[in-house]
Amino acid sequence: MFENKDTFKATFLDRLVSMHGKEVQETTPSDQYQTLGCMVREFISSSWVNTTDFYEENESKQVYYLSMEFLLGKQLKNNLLSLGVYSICKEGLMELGIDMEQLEGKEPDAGLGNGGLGRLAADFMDSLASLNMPGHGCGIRYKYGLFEQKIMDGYQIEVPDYWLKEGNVWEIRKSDQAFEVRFGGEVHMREANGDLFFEHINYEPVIAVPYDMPMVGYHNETVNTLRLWSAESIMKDFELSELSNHNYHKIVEYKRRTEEISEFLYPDDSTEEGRVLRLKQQYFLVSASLQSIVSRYKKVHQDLKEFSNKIAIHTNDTHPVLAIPELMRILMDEEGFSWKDAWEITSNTISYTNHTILSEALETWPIELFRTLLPRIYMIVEEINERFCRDLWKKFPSNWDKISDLAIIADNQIRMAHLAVVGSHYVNGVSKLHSNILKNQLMKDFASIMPNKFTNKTNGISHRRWLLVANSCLAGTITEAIGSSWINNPTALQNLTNFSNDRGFQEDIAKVKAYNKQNLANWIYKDSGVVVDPSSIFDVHIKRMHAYKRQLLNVFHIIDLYRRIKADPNLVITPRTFIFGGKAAPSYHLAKDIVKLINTVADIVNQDKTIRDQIKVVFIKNYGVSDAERIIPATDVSEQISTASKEASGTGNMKFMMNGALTIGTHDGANIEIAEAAGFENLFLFGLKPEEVLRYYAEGNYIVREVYNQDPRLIYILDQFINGPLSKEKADFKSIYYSLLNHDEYFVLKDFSSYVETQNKVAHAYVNQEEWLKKSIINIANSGYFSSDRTIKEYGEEIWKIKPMR
Ligand code: GPQ
Repeated sequence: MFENKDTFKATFLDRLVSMHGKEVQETTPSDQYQTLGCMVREFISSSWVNTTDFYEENESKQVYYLSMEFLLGKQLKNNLLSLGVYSICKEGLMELGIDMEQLEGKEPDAGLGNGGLGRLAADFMDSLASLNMPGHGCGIRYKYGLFEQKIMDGYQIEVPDYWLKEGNVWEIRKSDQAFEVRFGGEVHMREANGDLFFEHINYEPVIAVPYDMPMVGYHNETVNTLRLWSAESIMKDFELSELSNHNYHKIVEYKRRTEEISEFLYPDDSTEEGRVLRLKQQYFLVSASLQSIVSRYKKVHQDLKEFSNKIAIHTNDTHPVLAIPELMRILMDEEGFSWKDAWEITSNTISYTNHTILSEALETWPIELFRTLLPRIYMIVEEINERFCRDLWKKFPSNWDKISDLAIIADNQIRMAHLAVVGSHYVNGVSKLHSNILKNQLMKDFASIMPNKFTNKTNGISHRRWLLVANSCLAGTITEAIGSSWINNPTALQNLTNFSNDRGFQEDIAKVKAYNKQNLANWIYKDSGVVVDPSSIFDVHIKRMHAYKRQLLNVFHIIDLYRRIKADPNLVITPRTFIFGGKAAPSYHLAKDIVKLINTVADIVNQDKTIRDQIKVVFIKNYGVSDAERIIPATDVSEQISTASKEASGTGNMKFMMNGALTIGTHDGANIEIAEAAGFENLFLFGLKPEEVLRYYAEGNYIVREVYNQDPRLIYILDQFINGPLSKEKADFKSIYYSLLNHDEYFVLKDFSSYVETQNKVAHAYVNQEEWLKKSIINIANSGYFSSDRTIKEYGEEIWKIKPMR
């Protein structure tokens, strides 16, 4: 149906009418999207089946990437490009008077993730398929994705994101492959035929129904699977017995309890909330996925002893780490393995990535809650802990402090990161700096007793999605210069280095940027009514709102710049448009205050005619993957200004680099590796070094008042919060004021001076466009390393031991 334009048009029209029961001219862009989506899914179905069969026939080792989040965004354009039929469709539709972009816009963003961790999972799916690697995702099919952010009077308001309202054309429900997941109840020992075994009774059953989504490889006919589980109630003995007791309301309650498990994604990034339901979600994902993996394995292989040679299971942070006790349970209780053999298989199968060192994000569960909800799993965790502590005792006799520091269960809590480290054969961080902090600080004692477990895998991004899909103009310009080999081999972008001084190529790059900026400016005007000048510097800070990401530091610079322009009416600066976007967790008051602050500053600055439009501030509401695809290609300056040591890696930083923006950033996460790759002279690093921050924390000797008293600019800015125009708002910015002056946990004041100085350098550098474009090209040229293809190859070779298949 996609051979050529004519067959495409004929099939499309035919389907459009039969699917929607309307005349062609009456169909809406949404109808058209549904039709094209269904055609694509049908088109890939044979490759999908073939891929699955191929892996089975070859008995290849497969990896399953378990993640509570997959921040997929839209699929249509990515899939059409991967299949090599995008142009046929676009041109065909144009001839039918249908605008492809408008149609693409009708696909809802699958917002099944909070931020970087979820988007990383999505980019990994893309790389696995594009590299012909047998790797699949397992997640939850949340009915509601991350909330929709509305802005009212500058405040964030959260509205449910019912992304499935119109259905999901990409998924296939497979009710015949459902599994039962058990909660609550009791566990007894029983004897049968001379064997002792554990029996789980009086539990509440939940049915996990899989919905499979195709993960399409680039031009290679590989289609892997993302399996998302949905929770349903069970209409068997359980309900019938209640019915016979006339307990109708009990059934309704049971249905509600069950279905809410896959109802919504927790809108929390790096902090935990909603304890019981969240734990239920985690076990639901893990139990369904493992039952499914084991049952598939048994269809192809005889002997579960070989399991870890044929299956790798990766846990994306600690959220799916119950995979360890669950696999133990299946192997022992259902397959009859001894503890020792089950442990050998489990720990050789599972690996774990840590994504943060923020202490509030390291998951722990109260024993009582855990034991009540998951009695058998608790017994297994307790046993793992006991055995581990016994080993520790042998290594550190009588050293109770060390043993309790390392134990999995302590202070009435189960420490999931400890369980993860003990039960995995590899543990990795997500940038060199982060992995070093894990190994030498946060998990130092673990690393000393298991030194070979700890490794680094610097994050990456899909260069296909973030260049080919998001910035087709730049992709085309690159291909014209160096050919298209970079698409399959992103390090070939390096060939652009030869063009960094080429005036003609610089002009081409400048034209692409100008075009993307104009488009973004038009969109901003449509979205928020703010007029921005495409020739100003587009300075962008898009990511979740969090104190450590320091949107506040950026606002401090804006307030200072505004003051300078006001104070000197003749001052001419390089005009700048500050663009922000990001959601705050609904219960994170400080982050929500920062949203209001940005919007308040935006109103003041944008309405002030006296500053002659030299600065503009824009807050993009409801920032998500599709917004990133529009904003990043149009960015000049990428804000990566987290407190050094706090951002595990960052992946936005890589997307901006690949799209030719220059980074203003701290010595944090992957910024350092970006600087090493592009050359420190081609970006703008500033501020405290990670070791300085860590030393301040350890010694407790950062005196914020000293910094404050010595810098009149800071006195002025902070005064705005309580006495200036900012304080006139109904909003209460006092909490920000006090959190900074009392504590300043994230060193906003300390880094302010260095940040402003560096921002001045940025403004200066931008004036010399020739130099700026040269730096921009060098950044693009060196971004190939940050492709998730490189990251996935490293995981495949060093952790999962899986190979490309065809
Ligand atoms: N990250 Cl623990 C999240 O997006 N959510 C989380 O719950 C945790 C981490 C991010 C982290 O903050 C970034 O620095 C990383 O680049 C990203 O994970 C992917 O590793």
